[in-house]
Amino acid sequence: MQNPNQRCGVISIVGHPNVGKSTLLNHLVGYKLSAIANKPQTTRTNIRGIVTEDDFQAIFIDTPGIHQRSGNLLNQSLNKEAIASLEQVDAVVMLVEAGRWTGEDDLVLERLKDTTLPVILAVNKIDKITPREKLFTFLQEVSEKREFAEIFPISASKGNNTKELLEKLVSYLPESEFIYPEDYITDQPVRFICGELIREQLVNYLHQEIPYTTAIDIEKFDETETLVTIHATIWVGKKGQKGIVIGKQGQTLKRIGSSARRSLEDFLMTKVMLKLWVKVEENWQNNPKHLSDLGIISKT
Ligand SMILES: Nc1nc2c(ncn2[C@@H]2O[C@H](COP(=O)(O)OP(=O)(O)OP(=O)(O)O)[C@@H](O)[C@H]2O)c(=O)[nH]1
Ligand SMILES: [Mg+2]
Repeated sequence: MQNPNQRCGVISIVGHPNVGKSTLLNHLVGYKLSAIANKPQTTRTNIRGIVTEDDFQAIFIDTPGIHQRSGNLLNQSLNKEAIASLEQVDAVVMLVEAGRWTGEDDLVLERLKDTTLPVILAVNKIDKITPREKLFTFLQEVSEKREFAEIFPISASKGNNTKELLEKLVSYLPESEFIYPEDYITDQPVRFICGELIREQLVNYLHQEIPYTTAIDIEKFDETETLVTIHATIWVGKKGQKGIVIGKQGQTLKRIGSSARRSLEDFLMTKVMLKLWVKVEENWQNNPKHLSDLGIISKT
């Protein structure tokens, strides 16, 4: 039976790189859908995570961090993705880091200047801020930046105040039928999420720039009842980077592979056989065809 009071709608999570947008999405959905790393620009495409309860379906969009450098085609498309996420949504969560308002937060505010949508400010990483008074001062300061519909101090990684945030967000959703079936947790194909989980380990194990010049292509995804076999190619932008990804006697790639396999097994809830290859495509971040093949920009 259709519940007459049910709500359903879309909420975009925006903010500058590394504030914890993907952590919040994963926490709310209860699955690791989106790559998390302590490095900026981890997320590359808008990923939807869906939370369904008896009386609501909240569809969250995790966006790439809005940032100042535009640079190559990949960087430009990250900003474009984040801004496109503001179309056809019902509410926006702007995420900032407690105690740290930066020029990039001003940039995010600037992008939200003309929106008529309710903008809820979530002040994340409150577990990192001491003493308590510092948080109160910060909350006071941010409340003057613009008219926010609500301000919520949270910790996305520890789950502090996130349930209350979710409840409040649901109240901004329109009464409507559910858009997705009740057991859906994302709009992305399973193989895309698997690629993201592999990329997360690349970002974790490799230093500095290299992760940003890599992309993952799932070449094979075979499922039996007891095992999923995944073959994936890691694309790097320069010859020299291939050796770095592979490491001395293949050690780095091996570590990346076994961590990725563990998180794939958690996500897929089955045993996984993972094989990784590293291939070079010079300057792929500026090649529109390659970006669209990898699902980073949409095909036109
Ligand atoms: N201490 C603390 N760390 C957090 C919290 N939330 C996220 N983090 C950490 O912040 C880092 C960045 O988190 P992400 O979720 O990848 O950030 P993001 O905003 O999605 O970043 P981009 O995709 O690069 O824009 C990771 O190391 C997280 O573990 C929190 O509540 N407290
Ligand atoms: Mg992210």
